[in-house]
Parts: sequence; structure tokens; C-alpha cells
Amino acid sequence: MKNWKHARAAQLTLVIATACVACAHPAAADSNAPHQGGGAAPLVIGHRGGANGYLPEHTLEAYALGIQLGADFVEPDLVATKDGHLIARHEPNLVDTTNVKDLPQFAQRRRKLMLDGVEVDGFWASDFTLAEIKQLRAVQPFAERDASFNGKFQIPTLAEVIELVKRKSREEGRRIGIYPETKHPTFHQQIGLPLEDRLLEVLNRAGWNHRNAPVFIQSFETANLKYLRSRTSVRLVQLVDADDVNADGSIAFNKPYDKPYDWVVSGRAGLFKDLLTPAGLAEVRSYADGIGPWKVYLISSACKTIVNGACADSNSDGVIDERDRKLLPATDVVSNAHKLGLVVHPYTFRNEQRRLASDYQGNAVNEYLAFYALGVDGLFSDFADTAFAARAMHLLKTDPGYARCLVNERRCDRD
Ligand SMILES: [Ca+2]
Ligand SMILES: [Ca+2]
Repeated sequence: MKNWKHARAAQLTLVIATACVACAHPAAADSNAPHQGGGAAPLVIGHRGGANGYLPEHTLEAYALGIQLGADFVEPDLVATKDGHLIARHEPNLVDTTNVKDLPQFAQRRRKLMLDGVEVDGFWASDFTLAEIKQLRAVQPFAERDASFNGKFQIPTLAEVIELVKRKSREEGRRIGIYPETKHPTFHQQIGLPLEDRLLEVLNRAGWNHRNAPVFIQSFETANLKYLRSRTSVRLVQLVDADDVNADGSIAFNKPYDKPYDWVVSGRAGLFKDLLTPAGLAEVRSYADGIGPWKVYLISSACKTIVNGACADSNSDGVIDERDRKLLPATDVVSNAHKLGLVVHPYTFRNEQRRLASDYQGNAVNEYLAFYALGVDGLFSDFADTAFAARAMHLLKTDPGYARCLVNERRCDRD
């Protein structure tokens, strides 16, 4: 695929005006549309960059590889430094994704903070200036993934991510976007480093604070999205989390993953799942353009064998994981969201065998195909290459004209 992509990039330099961006990346080419539902090909959203299955997440190297592997959008999770810069990290606590605990110059920085009502020990981005952050190097937080790149790559700012994405868009001849997430917005407000206006300022400087910008802003909280709606026309996506999936496939809501944290602070009753009822979706529609639900809200899975309320090791491999589960019927969340014009971008899709329900037969492609068939408008993937290949297979299954489009590198009218 890489050779094919390189050949395509060369060809595109000759025919840029009418290039077949729409073939390989049809929805990205149509990113001027206010909504990308209703038949546009689903977006490959590079989760934490889209190549963090291979490289330490949220590094320019992981974003660049994610784009190379086919991501239409890359996802910088955003936290603030002490001097107010936005950097790409999954958490304000740097302990799991950087080498900070190994650096003697920062040993005294370790401390406990209250994060969304829970005391957490670690090293906090808000205790470091950007210059100090640049002394850190990223590490792979997933124990099952390649750690050989640990300690090699820097922590980028949002501005640096945008600069990379713009350059890659020119090099690849297609429009690549960013999908920033405001991490723990209430926490950042409480420590005097609110994210929202800082994010809009960076987007302003990039010329990307407008409706047609290649940008989605996402958050697990609601109040900050409502605030952002009053300040920007950039597309907004309401993330919908939960804590776990029970043995019977029902979704578990344990603190602090039971509800948006701004609801805890404001005293609003309810759970994350309330955002996905018809009434909840209608409320989301009043301030956002889409939903980013945990994928189990769309297709959940139940244990094949339940003993005393818990999953049994039904495939007798000595561990209990997704392989001991079977899929349940799809819910109506996608159709209910689409009725309101909301796009649906579930998370997170990963290749590891232990994360794949038995129905997928050990092949992550089958999971993507199930969700593409369900009509999602995009999905967050740690392995953009698998998401990309599965999307081509999905389009070949569903669009009789796509094979010609794919082979001939010509723009396909999909009417
Ligand atoms: Ca994220
Ligand atoms: Ca097992």
C-alpha cells in the first residue's frame, strides 16, 4: 500500500486540480460539507495520531506516520503547560507517556493533584514550562506495543502539529485535518489554564477558526462545548464515555467515568448514556455537529459463558478478554443521530487480538467492516493502515463504481 500511495502522490502533483482525492479519501475531499453523513465515505481519524499502534503516541513522528498510513484527520489530545501553551498529551499527568520520572532535574516535581474528583499522583504538564516539556521524550504507554522508540521523540505543541498537517497535506495532495480534544476542561479551568480560548487562538493563527476548516473539536464534557459553540463555527463533537462493559453486554457506569465531569460540578443528574437517547441527542444537536461514542454504544458484546456473573474463559486460552465475548445486535444510536443530522465517530479501534470479539475471528478488518456497514461517518483508530484498508474493502463491497475509481485514480462521482 505504501508504494501505491507514493505513486499516487507523484501522480497527484500533475493533476492536482481534478485529483482523485475522493477515491482514496472521499470524505476528506468533501470536508467543506457541514455534515459528513448520508453516504460520504467514512473518515479514518488517527487516534492519538493514528500510528500509535507502532510509535509513541502524540509525537510528530506518530502523526506523520498516521497520515502516511491513510489518516484523514489526526487527533491531538490537548493539555496546557505552566506558561499556557497547548501540547499534545493524552493526560495532563505526564508519567505514563513520557520519560519524566527518569529525569533527575524534575524529580522534585512529582505531586498529587485532584483530577476530576480523584487524587492522582504524577508529573503534571501544568507544572512545566514549554521549554521544560521539550526536555522530555515520549514513551509507548501500551505494554503490548513496541517500546524500542521510547525516549526518541519530543512532545509537540498544537501549533507544531498543525504545521506538520499543513505540510503533509501539500505533500500528499489531499486535505488532512486535525481533531483536537480538550482534555479535562473543568480541571484546566480550575487550575487557571482554561483550554478553550487558547485553542481558538491557535486555530485563528492557523486560519482554521471557521466552519469549513479541516477541524473537529471534541470533548467528554458538555459545558465547554457549549461555550465553544458561542465562540466558533468550527465543527464540534460530543464524546460519550462509560466505565466498562458488563458480562451481559450492558454498559457499566462507575465513577469517574459515569458522566461528564462538568455535570458533577454543576450537580446535574444523569449518566453519559443519557446523551444518546433521542432527547439527549437533540440537546447535543443544539451545540454540536456530531457524537463520538465509545463503540460499545453501537455494538456491544456479551460473554459467551457467564459464571457467577463474570466472564468465563470460554476459549480456554488462560485469559479472559474480548475473545471470550460475542457481539450483540447493533443499537439504533447511528440512525437516531443521523435523523438529527449528527455525524457519528466511534472510538477506539485497535488491532490486538485480545481486543477483538470472537465474531471478528482474530481479524481487526472484520471489526471495521461491521462498523462501516452500520453507517458510521468515521472512526478513531490506533492503526490507520488497517482502518484505511478496511474502508477500501467496504467501498468495494458497497459501491459498484469504486473499483474503477480505486484502480484508475480518477475522481468518482458517487451519484
Ligand atoms: Ca482523545
Ligand atoms: Ca479466553
